Amino acid sequence: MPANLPPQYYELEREFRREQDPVEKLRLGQELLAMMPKHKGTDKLQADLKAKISKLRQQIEGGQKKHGVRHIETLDHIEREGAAQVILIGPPNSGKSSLLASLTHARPPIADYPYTSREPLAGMMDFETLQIQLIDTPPISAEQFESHLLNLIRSADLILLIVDSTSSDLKNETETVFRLLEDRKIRLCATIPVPPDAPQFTFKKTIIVVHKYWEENSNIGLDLLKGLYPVFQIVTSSVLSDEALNGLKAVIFESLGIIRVYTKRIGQDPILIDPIILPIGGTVEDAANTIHKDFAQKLQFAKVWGKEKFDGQRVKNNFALNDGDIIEFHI
Ligand SMILES: Nc1nc2c(ncn2[C@@H]2O[C@H](COP(=O)(O)OP(=O)(O)O)[C@@H](O)[C@H]2O)c(=O)[nH]1
Ligand SMILES: [Mg+2]
Repeated sequence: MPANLPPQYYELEREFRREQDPVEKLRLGQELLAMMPKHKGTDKLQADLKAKISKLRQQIEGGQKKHGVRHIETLDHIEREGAAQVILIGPPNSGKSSLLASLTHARPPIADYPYTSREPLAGMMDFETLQIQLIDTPPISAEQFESHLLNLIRSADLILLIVDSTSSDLKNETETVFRLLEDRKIRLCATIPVPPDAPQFTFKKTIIVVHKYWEENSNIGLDLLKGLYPVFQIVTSSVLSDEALNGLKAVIFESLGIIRVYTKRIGQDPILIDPIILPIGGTVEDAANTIHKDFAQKLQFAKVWGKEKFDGQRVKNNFALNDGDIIEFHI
């Protein structure tokens, strides 16, 4: 089975091989692992890389004991939890931390002066039957750019660019975020081009969130951004409106390109919590693989209850599932 690695992988791998500093090498290794698609074709690659990472860790820890000085930088990596990892970025004071506080149980510092958030902070957002991890970050501006942001952005599944629709400097603030990331070889885009038209870049799917909407003059900000970024999905939000927050949650889910599949045991009712998460187009076999590789190998067929199939219709292993389908495995 081919590994089907994204082009950025090869770039990063070259960097990984060249890197001499063990701490930096460890960071690159972790980034490679996060970027590697997880399927049978990459099993061996994953195992090799994990072995290298663990060796580097030992090397660093050994060195620390001896010298007692070196710290592993962890600001640039947040352990992935839930169905997906979504990062909130943007200019100072745009409302990133307020959104994290409104959408999750996390309690980031919020203030009406810029540069309140210095470190990334994660929280879990409930959306119907699943949870999505949101990461609040320090601002991006000409005055401040935390380099740990780069890795966080590269490993996230989706970028929310939060901008303040009431800001008098909206155009410049927004363009600065795009430009500073471009300078660092990260391109925010509406959809990821296939194949990527600039192989040295990491392309990240981005939604523009026009925040503090419903304040005076915020529609001027909205129109301005629609004019500047016509191909991007632009969504309005405000922490003062539950409707807007729920709308934003739905947009986040839809943009992730994932589906939820619920399992049921033969002769029992389905369990409509804790779904299996698959990319759109994921098959019965993919669903079985998330349980265990052996399980997928032994699978004879499945029955599906859902949108496209009649209740309990028997399907083959390559049947593409839909969001909300219920599956019963027969082995
Ligand atoms: N009117 C309005 N103010 C907001 C909204 N969200 C955040 N703010 C205010 O904007 C300021 C900056 O918010 P904060 O979340 O700290 O921004 P950050 O720097 O992007 O993390 C604070 O005074 C917030 O109370 C909103 O939806 N509407
Ligand atoms: Mg903040």
